[in-house]
Formats: sequence, structure tokens, C-alpha cells
Amino acid sequence: MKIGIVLYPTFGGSGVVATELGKELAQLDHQVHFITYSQPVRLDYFGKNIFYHEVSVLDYPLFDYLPYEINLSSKLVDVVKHEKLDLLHVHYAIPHASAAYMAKQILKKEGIDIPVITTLHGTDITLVGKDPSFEPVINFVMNESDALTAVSESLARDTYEHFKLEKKIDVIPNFIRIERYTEDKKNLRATIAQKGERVIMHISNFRPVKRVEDVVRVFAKVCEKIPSRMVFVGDGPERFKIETLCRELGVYSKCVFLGKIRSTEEVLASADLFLLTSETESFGLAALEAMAAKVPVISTNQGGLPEVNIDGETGFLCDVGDVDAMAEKTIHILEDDEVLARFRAGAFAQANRFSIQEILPQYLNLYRRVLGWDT
Ligand code: GMT
Repeated sequence: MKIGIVLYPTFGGSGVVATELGKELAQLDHQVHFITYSQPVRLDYFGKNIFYHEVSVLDYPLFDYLPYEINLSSKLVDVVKHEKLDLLHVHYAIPHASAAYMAKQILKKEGIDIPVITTLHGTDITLVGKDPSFEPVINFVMNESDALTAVSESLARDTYEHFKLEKKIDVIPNFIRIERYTEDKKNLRATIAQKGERVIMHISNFRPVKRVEDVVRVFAKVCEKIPSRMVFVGDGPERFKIETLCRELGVYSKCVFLGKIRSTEEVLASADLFLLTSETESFGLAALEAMAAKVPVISTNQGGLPEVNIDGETGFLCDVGDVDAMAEKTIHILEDDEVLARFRAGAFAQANRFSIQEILPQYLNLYRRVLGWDT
């Protein structure tokens, strides 16, 4: 198959999932064309089946807002036509699904029928898509997609609830490339923490939905009982506020801010526990990455997180904002080596249920169904 993958090239989970999917498809001898505005952060090699098409946006003084969607649609027409793609798989509905719809109509006029699969990732539905300024278009292009997938049962439910869908959503969970997390990693623990300290980690884009302030409050309670270090990975609009809160709570000297890191597996190998305190998460890929590194997770119980983090087995689920409960559960896991080892084993077993080997066939079966090749 010749597959076009449209994605955000950034550190967020949707870009990571889209890139890893494409790389695995290329390993299986499919031809994969990534189409976006810069080289995806996880596209760390080029092979015989991997191609990258950069969308450049024409700047013109009249434009206050760059017409990226139009440039993307034009690029999609060009790549589908000249690379003879079999299908387009777009990740994150905004603006990729509407750009693909426009390209599909243009190509239809030229006698080319290109199937479009839209994968919903979460904030494209729960935060942005359902806003009246996006809803009519997103509702329309979801219904016009040849297939629609969501990364969790929870996200599928949210989508049915907030939109007038005329089509079934296929739930295909996010996945993990386990070997990325099990290969020997240089242990950064000695550079991050002092001997005997536990390492607690948080990875996110530091947006309000992540409630990173709760991570700080949990850590401030935990480090009163457990010698520990807090490692923040990622960056975003809330980072300054978080650093300020660390100083206000007197824990700044025990915190390490590493910023954006391309390969989170390098740092996760040095963690003992992962905190994810989001208002909601359609899936929580960062939590699954932690589990692949044998790191138990304390997370909130919203959205798709209960489909990933199993309470009492891979970590614990707590109500949003309940920092007392999250601190208590964190201490429970970190204060005893045997308890920590048990949760590490549970986390790793769960990660293997979401391995790319388990999940990729679901995407391939969907592609064949959409192409009518499954007969
Ligand atoms: O908000 C983010 O974390 C970024 C966003 C994205 O588009 O990368 O993440 C969403 O997609 C990820 C991959 O499917 C999911 O694991 C995240 O849970 C989801 N974020 C939210 O729903 C808040």
C-alpha cells in the first residue's frame, strides 16, 4: 500500500503515534508519505519506504492568519496524484480532516478517488472540536471521512455525545514500541537524584488541561515523607507558573526541569513513579510510555485513562484535583521496595497489551476494508 499520513510534527501524542505508525508500516514494506509543515520529531531516520513532504505556507502581508489548511490541501492533491497514493490517514481532525476533504473533492474532479481515514486523538474533540467555531465543519468532515477511528472507547463516547455522527467509530488504541523502552539505557539517575532518593516524573506539553500545578502539590506532600526528586519533562504555556509554584512551596531545589526531550525513554528509565494529573486525557500516551519503562502511574480517572492505568495494578486512579489521595498513593508505592517492584511488573504487563505488534494489524485491517481489499 501507498499511504499518506497527515500529522502534527510536534512532541504531542498524536504526532508521536502517527510517526511510529508510519515507521512500522514502512518496515512492513508499505510506502509511507508523511505530509506536514516540518519534519516530525519522532521521524528519526529515513528508509527506502519513507518519504517526507513539507507543506510550506505562503506569507502575504494581507494575511493575519496563515492559510495553512489551503496549502495542506494543495500539497495533498499533489502528493496523491504524483505518488499515486492508495489512501490518506489524517491524525487529529483539526485542520487535517477538512484539508483532506477539500483535496478529495479536487481529486474527484480529476477522476481520482482517494479514501480518507480520520483518527481522533482527543483535544480535537473534547476541547476544540466541540466549540461552535469548529463544530459544524468538524461534524461534516468526520461524516465525510471514509472511516473514523478514536484512540479510546471514552473518546468514541465523547464524540457520539457531542456530534451528530452518521458513521461508526472504530476504536483503535494508541500503541507503544516496547523495545524502545527495554533496550539498555544509560541511567541518568545519578545525575538527577542523590543516593536513596526516589525519582518522580511528569511529561506533558504544560497546557492548562494537564493541571501540572497538581503535580507540584502532590510532590510537595510526598517529599515530606519520602526523600525524592521531581523531574518535569516538556514545556509549554504553564511552565513559568509551575516553576513559580515550586518556589512558593519550597520544593524548587528538589525539582529538575529538563524541557522538551525527543526520546522520553532515555529519562523514563530513571524514574520510579509517573504523575499525570490531567483534567481529561482521551488516552494518556505518556502514561503508557511510563509503563513500558516499568514505571507505575498515579493518574486522574478521567477520559481514557482508566482504559490504560489499572487501579491497584499499574498504579492508581484518583479524582481530578485530589492531591491528598494522589500523594497518599504515591507514598504507598514508593515507601516499600517490594510494593514498587509489584507495580513495576503490573505496569510492564499492561504496556505489552498495547504493543505495536498488537495494535498495528487493526489499522491494516481497516485500510484493507476501506480499500475494499478485504474481500
Ligand atoms: O494534549 C495533548 O497531550 C496533545 C494531544 C495530541 O494531539 O498530541 O494529546 C492527545 O492525543 C494523545 C495521542 O492520542 C493522547 O494520548 C492524549 O491523551 C490526548 N490529549 C488529551 O486528550 C488532553
